Parts: sequence; structure tokens; C-alpha cells
Amino acid sequence: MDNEISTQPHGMEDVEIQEWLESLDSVLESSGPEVAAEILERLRAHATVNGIDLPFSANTPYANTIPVRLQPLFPGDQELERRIKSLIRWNALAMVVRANRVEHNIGGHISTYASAATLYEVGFNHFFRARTEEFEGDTVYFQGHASPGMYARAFLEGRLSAQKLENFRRELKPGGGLSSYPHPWLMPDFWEFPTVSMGLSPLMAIYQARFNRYLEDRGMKPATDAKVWAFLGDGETDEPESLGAITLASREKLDNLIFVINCNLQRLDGPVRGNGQIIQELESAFRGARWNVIKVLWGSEWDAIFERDTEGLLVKRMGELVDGEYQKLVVSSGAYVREHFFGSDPRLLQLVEPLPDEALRRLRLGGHDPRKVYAAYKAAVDHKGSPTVILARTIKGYGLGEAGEGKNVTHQQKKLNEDELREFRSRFGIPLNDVDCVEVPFYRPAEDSVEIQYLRARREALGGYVPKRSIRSKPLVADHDDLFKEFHEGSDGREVSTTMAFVGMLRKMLKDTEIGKLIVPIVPIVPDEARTFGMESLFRTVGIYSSVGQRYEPVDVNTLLYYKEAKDGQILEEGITEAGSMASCIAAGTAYATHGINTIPFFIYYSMFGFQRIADFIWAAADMRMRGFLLGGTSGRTTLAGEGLQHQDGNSHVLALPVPNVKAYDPAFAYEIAVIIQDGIRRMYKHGESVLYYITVMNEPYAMPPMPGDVKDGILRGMYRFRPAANGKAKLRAQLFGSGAILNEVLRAQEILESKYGVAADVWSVTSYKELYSDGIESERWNRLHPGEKARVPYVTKCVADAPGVLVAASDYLKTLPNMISKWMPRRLASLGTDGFGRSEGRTSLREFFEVDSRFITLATLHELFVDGKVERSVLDKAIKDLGINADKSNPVIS
Ligand SMILES: Cc1ncc(C[n+]2csc(CCOP(=O)(O)OP(=O)(O)O)c2C)c(N)n1
Ligand SMILES: [Mg+2]
Repeated sequence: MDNEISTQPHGMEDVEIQEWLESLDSVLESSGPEVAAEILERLRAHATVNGIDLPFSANTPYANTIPVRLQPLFPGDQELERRIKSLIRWNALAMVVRANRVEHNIGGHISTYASAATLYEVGFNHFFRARTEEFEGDTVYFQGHASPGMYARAFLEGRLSAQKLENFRRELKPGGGLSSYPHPWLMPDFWEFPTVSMGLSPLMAIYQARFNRYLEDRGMKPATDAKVWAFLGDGETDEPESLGAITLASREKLDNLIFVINCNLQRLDGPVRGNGQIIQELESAFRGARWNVIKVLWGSEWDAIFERDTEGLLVKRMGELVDGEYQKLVVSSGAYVREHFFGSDPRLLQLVEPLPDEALRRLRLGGHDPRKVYAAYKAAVDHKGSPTVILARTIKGYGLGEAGEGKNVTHQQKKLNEDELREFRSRFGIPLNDVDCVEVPFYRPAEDSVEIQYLRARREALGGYVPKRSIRSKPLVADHDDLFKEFHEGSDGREVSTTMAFVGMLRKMLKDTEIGKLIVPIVPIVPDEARTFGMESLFRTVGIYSSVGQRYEPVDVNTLLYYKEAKDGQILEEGITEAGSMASCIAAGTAYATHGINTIPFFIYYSMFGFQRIADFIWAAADMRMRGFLLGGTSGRTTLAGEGLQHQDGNSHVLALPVPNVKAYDPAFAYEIAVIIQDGIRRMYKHGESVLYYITVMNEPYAMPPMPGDVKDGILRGMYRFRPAANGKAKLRAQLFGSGAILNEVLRAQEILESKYGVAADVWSVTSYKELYSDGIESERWNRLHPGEKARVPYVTKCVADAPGVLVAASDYLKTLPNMISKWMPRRLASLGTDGFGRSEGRTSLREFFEVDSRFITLATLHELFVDGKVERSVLDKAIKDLGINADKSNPVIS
């Protein structure tokens, strides 16, 4: 292994090494660790200059980072804390076992919390500060699968009833239950952060810590020493998101951030690194990223053995074993440990000679020793200048004995037989007799017991209970009519894109007295298009946030719109990371709860890289009741010209469908966007609704029309008649539905149909198929459940009930969008859309290829009329010819 310590390199004399070590010890004693470190650094430089090739290693030996002599005194009552922890262990286990007795395979996890109990309890008793009036509180991301432990603790704290625990994983039972994992959507007074989709919480925690600094630097909250704690599994670190942003944390010097990685060396099905050492691997990754790394590997029982080992043999031996061996060793008998671990060297055997086998079996790991864990946490909260990660070694399923301790199957263990329950009871001293214990009752000592009194006192000292979610912000008051009115007027013939129109609104919102400061514009990068659209000028006006200000003279300093970074900059320009930007958006969009500040995020990105790329973060945001706006820029499969297959987005509105509280809009005109944003702010920040908005904006410039009368309600509900047919009395009639930039193609088709084919068509702007669909299924549901009452009519049906003629819809997204509302239309609906892979072409060619241009809309309309027997075949044939349509062109769906 690369962390091996060689005790006798190249036959060097023991005594010589000993002399070096002793002089270092004496420097350490007389002058302290800083001087010792400096000497070593100088030695390293000296060695390099003299041609000594020192191999790079980001690893330290396989030993505790904090030496015994620097370990602080444990400030709590260790015995009492152990008893409390044991009760929590019992109740956590009882929840899972009982739930599975009532309903086979309802699930739940015992072994994750069993291994992490000490890591949490030291936090609860000594570190996690609650949010109070005076102090913002620490922010804790609890590992999702450890939730039974958090519930069991809340039960002892008197915050959750036995009934609730009984209904673990059965929220639908009378009186309610507890959600399987942390879900603010399901338990909005309890959980703050959803963590169970692995990898999301470490990344969210990093950006949360960064956002806290942003708020401080912008003067929106006082600077405090509040911490963000994130508890992760070692298996979880394989998710790319887990380590994907760790360099941001160190670059930003986020010493308000602490990761605790529970290194039980196991994941769901087996060892995380059976043939390697996950702890050393993580250490080098985090040290390489300049984090402060604290390893907590061995418990206090090992201290004396290390003390006796003057030759460093023990550390060397520890570094030799791979995790697969460790997994076996820590659950083996003392005799096995003696033979297989210490037995590799007679000198090692000698070290443990005085210890009986039983003592060897009880050599605890660091993550199960409160004193070691306390020392690590204390060092982490006191550390300045960089984030800290604590790598704590534990045993998965600790205390489960034969029922699963350290076994590969332990993650899924949900049932214990009678003997196993009794053994667990005895091991943790739960005051239940042999008969009662097999019923696995919840156990809470009397309110005046020392345990409950102690537990309450500790939480009181730390400000109250954790986790706890509450809404701390006050609702906005203004209507902001004046702010948005100007955008109802149209652009007076000037060609602008909806992105440009949106940027105009953003600029105005930023100047508003009520919401100006609250706006948080977030961009991964400012794409070329956005520069042309005037977003650049925002850099100059509100500045790009940088925790160190601007340390260089920007290359474009002589221009009016130079790249301005500032410590109080408002824009979060995150770089090419949609995941990171979304995490910032989540932090900003949940600050109404976390900080009591109504920050309003506007996250602007390439629409293809949103729902498609970071859907799980958006799902987490929705679970967290995030408020704010996602702006899918350069959207529309045929509207983004030249970028081809990877970039052209005809998907995102379909992918927005599954997220229940996302309102998705595909507006065509500036006034539609103005209406949607104004209403969004009203709903989210005035009325406190748990919804968030997805709005696509395009880069195709065209004249923005004025709002045609009061169509606000229609815009918000999903559709309204934009331009009625000129000749309403015509014999041939049609209703055309268009969205986004394709609405213009529909308007052109309206003209062609009228002038060339005598078809009078009304044109509707469909701003949201999702809204229409949601309303439709809701009406159906209500009618099904209330057959005796007056049937509800879907909004879309009401709109088109009396609208004559054939029905044709065209959008820049998949045909499934119009298709899903067709059943609420009075007649058949023909849908045009952009199913298929994009092409690197201009808009005209793309719209021809995907068959969504005005000619294809015209043809579709004529075809519908033909099917209805309203026009002759010959009209169709001639139209195909006149419109220049190649009937044998390639099929975009499969080509
Ligand atoms: C993204 C994602 N993939 C898979 C899972 C399923 N899963 C649940 S627990 C688990 C193993 C966890 O291992 P580890 O992170 O080491 O946590 P431990 O329970 O060992 O503390 C997995 C894969 C998940 N929750 N999220
Ligand atoms: Mg694990």
C-alpha cells in the first residue's frame, strides 16, 4: 500500500532512525507542531534540491489524525450518553422490526444507524446547534438510511409519539406515520433536506455552505460561526456528485462545512473496496483537494498498545490490510485477531501479549468511541481556512451480533429472531425482560429519569431540537404590477427574443425596492447568446459574486460591460456545473425556511442540460419545497439553430411532467412571461405555495405583440385564443394551437390557410400543456369520485367546446404534449412536434425536417379537413406540391 511506513529502508540502522525520531519528538515538545512541520517541510525541500526523489503521497499513515496528547477532555457524562444511545439504538431497531412484523417487507434499515449511532449522538449532545431567534443554527444533512435513529431520538425527546413510530413507513395510517427517509414534502415540520438519493446531499451541502457565505458577504445576514454538517456513507462517495464539488469548497475556504463520512467499509451488497482501503482513497482525494482531513480509526482501547509500539510496527501493519480483511477481522474472536492480525510479526504479538483474547475482541473502532469522535468534531469546528472531512471507521450493523454485524447482508436485515433480540437487549442493557423483549416494544424511560433529563438539558443548551423545519420568512406584500406592466405593451415591432425580454424583466426586478435585493440570478455560464441578449450588462450593474472580490484587472476593463467580480456581487456564476448551479438554486430557493430570507432564485441554463441532466436535483428541490424559477434558455428543438443532437431540447417539457409541484410554461411572447413571473412571485412569496417554476425562453428574435386584452387567466391556466380568424363565417374552419417560438409558424399557417385555401383558423397560444393536463386529470378524478354531482369540465374543454373546425397543434417539443390533452377536446387532434434527434442546421431546415413549419401545419389542417370530408383529395395533392413538401422525406423520429 502506498501509505506503508518502511521501518528499515535500505538496511539503515535502527539507531539512526531512532535518533531522527527522537530529535523530532524533542522539537515537538519544546517548540510545538508548527515548528516541527516547518522543519519537515524544509527537509523535504532540501532533499528535493539535492536530488532525492520523494514520491508524492497525499496519504498519512493508517492511524488516527489526532494524537492522544492533543485529545480534549470529553465534556459529557459518557456513561449516561451511552445509555441514551442504547435506548435510541433499541427504538430504531424496534421501528424497523415492528413495521416488518405488521407488513412483510415494508423495509427500513437497522444497520446504517447501528454503525453511525455514536457519530450522531456526539453531534446531538455536543455540537448541533438549533435554529433560534438569535442564532441561525447549524444545518445538518442526515444520511437518509439512518432515519430510524433520528426518529428514535425524537421519540425520547418527546417530539414524536409511539404511534408515529409504530407507523414508520406507513404515513397513510390513521394518525399519520413517518416517512422512510428525510422528505420535507412528507414531514415539513421535521426534515429540512432530502438526502436519500445518494450523492445529492454532499453536493447540496457544499453549495449550502457557500450560499451562507454569499448571504453574509451581501449583508443579508450576519456573519456567524454556524456550520453545515453532512453525514454520508462511504459507499455513497462513489456517486460522482459526492466528490464532484469538493474543490469548490476548499477554493472558497468553506470552514463552515464539515463532512462526516461513516466508513463502515460496506455498502448495500458487500465491501466498498474489498481489495483496497476506502479510507486512504478518500483521504488522498480530500487532501489533494486541500480539505482538512481527520481520520478517526481506532478507539481509546488501542491507545496503550500504540504507546508501547515505539517502532511504528502497528501502524505499518494496519496499513497493510485491505478492507475485505478488516471487515472480517472486526467481527472475529479475540483469538482470531491475535493470530491473523498481530500474528504477522512476533514483535506485534508481544505488544498484545498481556491482553486476554476477550480484550482483543473488544478493541473498538474510532467511530464507536465518543471520546475520539468528540475530539474530531471539536477539531473540525475549531478549524479555520478550509472545510473538514472526518473519516470515521465503524462496523456496519454494530451490535447486531449474529443477526448481521459486519455481514454482507446486514444492510437489508429487517428481522431478528427471539435470541437475537434478547442478545441485542442484553448487549445494550435495555431494561426489558426476556418475555417482553421479544415483542420489541418501544421503550422510553420516565420523563423525570436521568436519561430524559440529561437529553433534554443537552438540547436546551444547544438551542432546541434538531432536525426541525419551520418557515421563518415573512411573506412579501407588494403586487409588483408596475414592475411588469411595461412588458404587456409589446416591443413596437422591434425584434427581440424571449430571452432578451426576460433579461429586461430581470434587470427591472433587480432595481425593485422590495424584491431587488432578494433576486439571485444563477448561471452556470453565460452562453454566447445571453451576451448578445444583454445579460452582460447585468454583470456590470449587480456584479458577479466572488468571496475575494476581484484580484485582477479584467481583460475587458476598458469596456462599459467589463467582467465585474465583487464581494457583494449578486450573480452566482457557477461555471460549467448544472448540478452545482442547481444546488445554489436550491439553497437560495429554500432560504425562506433555512434563513428566513425570501431570496428568489432565477437559474438560467441551456434547457437541454436541466431536466435531462440534473433531474434528480430538481426532484430533491421539489421535495424540499424550493421556491423560485428555472429558466430553460436556448430551448426548442428547432429554435436553437446549428447545435444539433446534443443541445436541441425538445424534451424538457415532457421531463417536467413527473415533478408534481413544478409549473412548466412554454411562453411565446414577452407579456406571457411577465404574467407568469409576476404570478409566480405572488404564489410562492406572497402566499407561500410550495411550487416552483420552469419557463423556457428562446433565442429567436421576433416582434413581441402587445397583450391582446385581458388574457392573464388563460396564460396562467395554459391556453388562450391569441388571434381569432379574420373571417369567422367561412365554411372551412380550424383551431390551431401553437407554443413558444412555433406559435409564429402557426400564425403564418393561419395566413396561408386563409389566403390560399379559404380556411378560417383561430390561433391559440398554449402556454402550458402541463397545466392543461393537470387540470384535465383532476377534473376526471373529481367526477369519478363524485358521480352524483355536477361534472367538472376541464379547462381545455371549456376553451374549445364551441370552437368550430378541425384541430391541429404544433410545438417544438414531443408530440406527446398535445396528445395528452386531446381526449378532452371535442374532436380529433392532429399533433405536430419534434420527436427525434436534432440536426446541426438553421431554423428553416430544422422546422422542415421536423415537419413543424407553417407549411406542415397548413398541410396537417387540410388533411384533417380531408378526413372529415370537407375538402377533396385533389386539394391535398395540390397543396403538397404547392407547399413544396417532399412526401418521401426522411422520418425525423427514426433518422
Ligand atoms: C442514487 C442512489 N442509488 C442507490 C441507492 C440505494 N441504496 C440505498 S443504501 C445503499 C448503500 C449505502 O451504502 P453506504 O453509502 O456505504 O451507506 P451505509 O449504509 O453503509 O452507511 C444503496 C446503494 C440510493 N439510495 N440512491
Ligand atoms: Mg457504508
